[in-house]
Amino acid sequence: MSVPASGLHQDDVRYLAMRDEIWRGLAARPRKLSSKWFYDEAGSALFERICEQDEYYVTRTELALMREHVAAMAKMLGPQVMLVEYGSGSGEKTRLLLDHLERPAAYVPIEISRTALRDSVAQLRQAYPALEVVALNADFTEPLLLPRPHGPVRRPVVYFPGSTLGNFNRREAVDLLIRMRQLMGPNGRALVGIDLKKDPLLIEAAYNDGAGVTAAFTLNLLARLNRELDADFDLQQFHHRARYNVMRGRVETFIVSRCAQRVSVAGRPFAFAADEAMAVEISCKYTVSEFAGMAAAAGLGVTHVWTDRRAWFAVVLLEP
Ligand code: AVI
Repeated sequence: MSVPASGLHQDDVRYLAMRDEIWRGLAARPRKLSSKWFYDEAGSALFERICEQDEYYVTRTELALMREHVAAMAKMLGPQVMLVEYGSGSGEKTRLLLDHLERPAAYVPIEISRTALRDSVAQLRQAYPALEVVALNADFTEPLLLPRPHGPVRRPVVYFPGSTLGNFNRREAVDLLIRMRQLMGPNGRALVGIDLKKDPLLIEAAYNDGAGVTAAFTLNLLARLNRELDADFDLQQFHHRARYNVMRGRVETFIVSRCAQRVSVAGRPFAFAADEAMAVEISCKYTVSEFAGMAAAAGLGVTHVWTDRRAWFAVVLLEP
């Protein structure tokens, strides 16, 4: 399209940005697409179902940890916190925190998906009518400014649960932690959920559930490209593969072509070889000291660590 960006509707700009990024990823060798594209409406619903699978211990473990320690967390954070969540959380973890914080000043979810943000904000406003909710429809990996709530704020606290940080490689994760430090300021704090290293078989099973929900979640990426970029992926001709790379301490997820085939994406053709793998997600697992090293590289110190009884998951308190 040769129209200047200023003459385009915002949705056209988003479409072109998506198309160009997907084209770049498909043209790269090895091919690589960002896991952020998983989360359209169908993908977000599938992710909710992953969280209910027996093999996916992550959500259950974090929730149990939060239930056990949330009072202590809230006490350490103090009164009049502006809770800034990376991602839109209308879920139980967010509510636990809001229920225990002393006179929270505001809740600020930062979410790239407009529909997810709208739904979670509607639910939270209903559950907490007196709480000021300021929704930011933005990408939390980009530079951001915090809103100014009406009431007094003692400190901003960034809440980044779910081990979503693990979906970024080390360089990206450190950059994200730097942005987090800048956003929360010198008096700010962050509570970050991280999945810990454990038996590789347990980890690998979590990304290969028996009901095939994770496989459907992964392949929904292709379905999304069909829907939004007028692509013609035949989902039967691709499969999901997730392996735990012990040396790198991360699950690596791929979409693998079952045969030699040609696919068109937004009018551009791409040829896949039989068994060719396209990287679509990493889920990093850490030791607490590995994570503390990353935080230190971003100018943040770990001042408290809460773990569950089996030490499978940790919620870490960070301070500048
Ligand atoms: C959102 N994120 C932390 C999940 C994870 O465990 O990496 C996404 C996911 N992918 C497959 N299963 C769950």
